[in-house]
Amino acid sequence: MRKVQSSCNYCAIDCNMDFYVEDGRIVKVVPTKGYPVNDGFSCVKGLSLDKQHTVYKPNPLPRIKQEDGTFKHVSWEEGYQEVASRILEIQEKYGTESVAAISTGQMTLEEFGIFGHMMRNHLKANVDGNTRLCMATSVVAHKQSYGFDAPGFTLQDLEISDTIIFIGANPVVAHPILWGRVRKNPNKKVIVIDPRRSETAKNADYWYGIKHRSDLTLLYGIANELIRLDYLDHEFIKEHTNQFEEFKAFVADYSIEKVAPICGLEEEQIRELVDFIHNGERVSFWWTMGINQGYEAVRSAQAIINLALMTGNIGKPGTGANSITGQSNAMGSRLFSNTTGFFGGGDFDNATRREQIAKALGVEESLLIDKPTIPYNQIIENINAGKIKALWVVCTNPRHSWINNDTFREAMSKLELFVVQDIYEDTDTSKECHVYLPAVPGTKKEGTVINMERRLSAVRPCLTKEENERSDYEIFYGVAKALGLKDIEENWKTPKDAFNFMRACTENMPCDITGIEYEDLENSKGIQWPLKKGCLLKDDQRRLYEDGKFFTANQKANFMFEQPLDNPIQVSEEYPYIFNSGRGTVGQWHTQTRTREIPFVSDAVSQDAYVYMNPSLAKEKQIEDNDIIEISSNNGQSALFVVRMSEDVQERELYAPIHYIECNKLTPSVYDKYSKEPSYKMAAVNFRRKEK
Ligand SMILES: Nc1nc2c(c(=O)[nH]1)N[C@H]1C(S)=C(S)[C@@H](COP(=O)(O)OP(=O)(O)OC[C@H]3O[C@@H](n4cnc5c(=O)[nH]c(N)nc54)[C@H](O)[C@@H]3O)O[C@H]1N2
Ligand SMILES: Nc1nc2c(c(=O)[nH]1)N[C@H]1C(S)=C(S)[C@@H](COP(=O)(O)OP(=O)(O)OC[C@H]3O[C@@H](n4cnc5c(=O)[nH]c(N)nc54)[C@H](O)[C@@H]3O)O[C@H]1N2
Ligand code: SF4
Ligand SMILES: [Mo]
Repeated sequence: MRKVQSSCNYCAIDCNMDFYVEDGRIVKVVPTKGYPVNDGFSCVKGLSLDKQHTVYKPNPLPRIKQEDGTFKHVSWEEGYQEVASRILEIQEKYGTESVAAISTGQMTLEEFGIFGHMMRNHLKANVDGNTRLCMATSVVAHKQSYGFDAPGFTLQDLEISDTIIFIGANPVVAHPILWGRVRKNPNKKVIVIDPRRSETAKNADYWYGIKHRSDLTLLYGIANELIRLDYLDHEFIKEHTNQFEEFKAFVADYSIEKVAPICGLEEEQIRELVDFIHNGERVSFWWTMGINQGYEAVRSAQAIINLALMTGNIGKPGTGANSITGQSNAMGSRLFSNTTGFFGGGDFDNATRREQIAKALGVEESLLIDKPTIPYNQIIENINAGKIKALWVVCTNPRHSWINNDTFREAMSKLELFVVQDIYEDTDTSKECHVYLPAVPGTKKEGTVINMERRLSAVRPCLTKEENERSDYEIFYGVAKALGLKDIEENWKTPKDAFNFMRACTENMPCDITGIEYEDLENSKGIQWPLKKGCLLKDDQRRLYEDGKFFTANQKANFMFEQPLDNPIQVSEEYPYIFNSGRGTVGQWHTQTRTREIPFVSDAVSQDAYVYMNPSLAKEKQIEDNDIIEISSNNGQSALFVVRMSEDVQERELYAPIHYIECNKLTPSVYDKYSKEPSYKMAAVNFRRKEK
């Protein structure tokens, strides 16, 4: 029996697992003991990685839609040729930017490297990732506040923090191993701020059920009260931050009396929160999608950062304003996708970086892309406006997951070339495409992923590929070769080549990984960035900002703030209820293409879309458990849902798990103005019971 240690490629914890392989089969999956992240534990998804392609498995050859609507399987060479020649044709006819791609936070660092180099530098196409739907807010918040997209924490902080505040995060369901680290902490106080009494709220010491979308006002109110009571770290503020006086003057307007009714909390509750922050010795703040997916999300994330800065809760053990990442390599996508900044960071018009990157990649500077991609929403809008004609979707399922997802359905019908690269041929997106490129799942791939605490870890193949099977990396390489890109054909043959290019791009950047060899990650404890060449790795748990130095020009962090905006989606007489959405259960992953193969999960979860409704609203509307309702949304769409009663949702609010395509049929196209992250967490809706 052979043992292969590899990383789970679902969530951004990146647990490591030992796969035991015998006769070409995985016979046992055991969470790696001693791995700093998950030390012998994991959730059901990681334990079931061996289930991929056991029930649903595509034909391993590319599939091309014929004029009569039928499909034809072709050889890989033909598949590569088809994609390459059609892309070049469309660019010739309509210009380089008529071609776009949407990738993901679920590819490896090496796949980002080769794909970004081919699509952005060589082809000058627009490429965005579904990290836009997820982490864009944190990226912009970090860049503006800290000068670089550098989350500073290490997961051990959860075990040593005495006051842990989760804001718009539900780790009991979404990051079970992270929650496991909280449970290991003997001296914790856990506080949850969420309009819903989430699974995490139920397990917390204190829950603040705020009014939907009122976080920014609450956070400014807390800041003002901390200032009023002089609960501040003056030394830290003076030495390590910019714009505090302006911030102080700005929040003076946010008295507890004013803020409490806006947030739906008692004044006493806000005072209690302020006391918790003041009395804690090691206070940590953790946020996820309840903050990131809003119309004023960047400022809300920064309002959390401001609290950590003003109380000096940053850069010390057990503290921090910590953004929890979603997908296994969202962090890698943020640094290495070549979409909004160079590989390893830096703006495309930064002359020094241009020179460095050209040298690192061994190409002429003129080859490098010179501007950021247009964002995801604009890609879809431009397809619908007839400006973008070709789209290549890799490792994401936007027909289901995109906001207001009928706009994606419309986009699919307008494309001249629609390529989908997925491990399944029957997803809501892949079943509609012109060219389907089947990729093998993570158990047959190699590369690197980076988790939420900046830890690089190895993905290594447990199983060998069968005849005609291809990995994502090989598919990108094949298309690049068919495009005639000699640079890639000669220099980017293997994932290790791509790793080395990416590594070279990080030299002297905050994410410098020049001290890591590709092989160092194998059977390792993972390595957090940065690790510069010549530096010794002394510790398994490292945090940034311990010296109080940030990545801005004067090395101080910025207080960022702005007047809260009016919610662009208001409940009204026509649409009187709030429609909130998020993760449903530990076993379900996003659009469920993968987790439907896990029997313990698929047997236990609902096959139909459902919403949670408060019993008092149900009573008022004469609705019973399991009734079917038609929900209509302010985006003009409607869909059917089964009703499940729950005291955990507020009276005027419904909560829908995102794992059903109906959910995003109802979400209106609203975005944060800085990050362009969709404001997924709210639609205004009405409903009526469907007669059985
Ligand atoms: N089992 C499972 N785990 C996953 C995933 C999965 O699909 N399934 N997906 C992964 C990914 S990519 C991500 S991004 C993470 C997401 O992880 P989380 O963000 O923790 O999960 P969500 O359920 O999307 O949202 C968290 C909470 O935000 C709350 N919320 C909504 N509106 C507001 C608001 O106005 N204010 C506040 N304070 N809270 C609000 C919701 O009620 C919800 O409880 O999970 C990761 N882990
Ligand atoms: N209403 C609402 N909508 C949301 C959210 C919300 O909270 N509310 N959350 C948003 C967030 S945070 C996220 S991250 C998105 C997630 O949305 P998606 O990224 O669309 O969801 P997934 O189901 O993870 O899609 C991944 C696809 O890649 C395929 N795949 C898996 N492994 C591989 C591989 O190795 N190679 C290739 N080529 N394909 C592979 C899977 O089969 C699947 O089709 O959803 C967003 N949508
Ligand atoms: S917690 Fe996340 S990384 Fe760990 S096994 Fe579960 S899905 Fe995989
Ligand atoms: Mo996400």
